[in-house]
Amino acid sequence: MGHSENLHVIVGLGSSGYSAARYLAKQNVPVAITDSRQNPPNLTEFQTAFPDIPVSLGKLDKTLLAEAAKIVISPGVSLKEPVIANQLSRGTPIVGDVEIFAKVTQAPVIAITGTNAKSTVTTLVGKMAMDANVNVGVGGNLGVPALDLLITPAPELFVLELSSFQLETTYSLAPKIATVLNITPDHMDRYATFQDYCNAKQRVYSQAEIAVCNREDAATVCLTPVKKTFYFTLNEPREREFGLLNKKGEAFLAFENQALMAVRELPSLGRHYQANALASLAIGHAYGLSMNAMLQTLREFKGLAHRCQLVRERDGVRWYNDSKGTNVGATLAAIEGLGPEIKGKLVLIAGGVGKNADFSPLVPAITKYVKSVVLIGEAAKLLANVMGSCVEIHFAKNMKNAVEIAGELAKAEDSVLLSPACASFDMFKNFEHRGEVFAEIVQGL
Ligand code: UMA
Repeated sequence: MGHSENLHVIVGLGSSGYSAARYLAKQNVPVAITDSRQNPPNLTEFQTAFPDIPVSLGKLDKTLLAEAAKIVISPGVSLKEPVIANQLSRGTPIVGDVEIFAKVTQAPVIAITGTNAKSTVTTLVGKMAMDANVNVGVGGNLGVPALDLLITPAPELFVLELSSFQLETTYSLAPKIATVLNITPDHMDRYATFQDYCNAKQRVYSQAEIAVCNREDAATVCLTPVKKTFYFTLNEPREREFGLLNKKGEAFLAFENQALMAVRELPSLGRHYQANALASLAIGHAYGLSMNAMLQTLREFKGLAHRCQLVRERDGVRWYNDSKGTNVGATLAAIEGLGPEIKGKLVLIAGGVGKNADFSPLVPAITKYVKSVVLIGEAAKLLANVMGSCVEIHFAKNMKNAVEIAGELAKAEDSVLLSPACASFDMFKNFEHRGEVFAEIVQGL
C-alpha cells in the first residue's frame, strides 16, 4: 500500500464512495478505500474497473485511516464511529462527497433538505427547470450521487437533494437557494437529540443567498442571515408567501394575494402534496422560472413511485403504496394527506426497522382515519404497544400475509395504505423493493 502525501481514504464503497473514487481517480488523486462490510455493494464491478486502488474490507481500517491526508466519508457512516472520531480529533480533514462537489462547481445550486418530501420536491423543481429549457443536473441523496453530475457540457444549474448525513460533512456549499421542507424526528439511531438532527439540517442555509422555509414548521425557519426569504404554507399566504387561497368555495395555490391554479388540477392527492407543490413553486420563483411554465409542470407531474402511489382499485378498495414512508413523519403525512380525501377509512400496513423512533405522534391521526393496522417486521410489537389502545391490530408473517389480512378488513370505499413508518432492511433490500413486492402481490389479488 504505497504511502502518499495526498492519500484520500474513502470510507464506504456504496454509491457515494464509488462516485468519489471514480471522480478522484480521474483527477489523479491517490485513493484507497475501506468499508466495514465484508462484501459491500459494487465490489466486483469496482475492482474490475479500478484494479490498482487498494480496498480494505471487514472493518474500518485504522492503519489506513491514520495514513490519510484526507478522509472522504460516506453518508451511511457516522462521524462518531470511534476510528473516525479518533482521526477527527487528530486533525485529519473529513469531508463528504458533496463537499468535494461544492469545491469544484461554479454553477448555481438549489439545495433541498427536510425529513420528508425532499425527493418529490427535488424532482419537481428539476422538471420545472428542464421544462424551462435549463440544462439542469438533478441528484444527491436522490438517485445520482452529486459527483456523478459533473459531466460535460456542465449543467448550468444543479438541484440537489441533501440528507442530514451529507450536510454534516459539507462546509463550502453556498447554494443560490436553500430549503428545509420540514423536520420531524428521524434517524434517532444516529443523533443523540432531535436538536442535533435539526442543527444538521440547518447547515443547508449557511452561505445560502435565498432561503425557502415552511411557515408551519418553526424548525425550518432559516437562522442564518440571507439576502431574501420566501415561505410556503397551507394557510392563506401573506407577503413573500406561497399558500392556499379560498375563492368561492374552491381552494387555489396562490402567491401572496394572487390565485395561481385550482388545487383540483394537481394530479396527486393530499394536503402534503399541496405543500410540496407550493414549496416547488417558491423555489422556482426564487430562481426566476416563469410562473405559468411551472404551473404547467405541476399539472403534468404524476408523482414519484412508492410515495402514496395508487397501485390498484379492486371492489371499491384503493390500494396505495407509500413504501417511502420510512419514518413517523412520512407516515403521518400520508395518513393525514389521504384520510380526509376518502369516504371510508384506511387500513394501514406498517412495521419494519424502527430506528429507535417514538411512534406515539401517529396515534391521533390513526384514531381519526384508520380502522385497522396490520403489522409486519421487527418493530411490530413496539408499534402494537403504542397503537393497540386506539385501533384494532393484526400481526402478519410477511407482506403476502399482510396484504391478505388487509384485503379482508377493507370494505368498499376504504383504502389500504402501505406506509410502514420504518426502514425496510429486516425483510427487504430497500424501500423500493418493499414497495415492488407489495404492488406485485396487490396486482395478483
Ligand atoms: N455501511 C457500512 N459500512 C461502511 C459503509 C456503509 O455498514 O463502511 C452501511 C451504512 O451504515 C448504510 C449502508 O451501508 O446502512 C449504505 O451506506 P453508504 O454510505 O454506503 O450509502 P450509499 O450507497 O453511498 O448511499 C448514500 C445514501 N445512503 C445513506 O445515506 C444511508 C443514499 O441515500 C444516496 O442516494 C446515495 O448516498 C447517493 O448520494 C439513501 C438513503 O437512505 C436513499 N438516505 C437516507 C434518507 O433519505 O433517509 C439519508
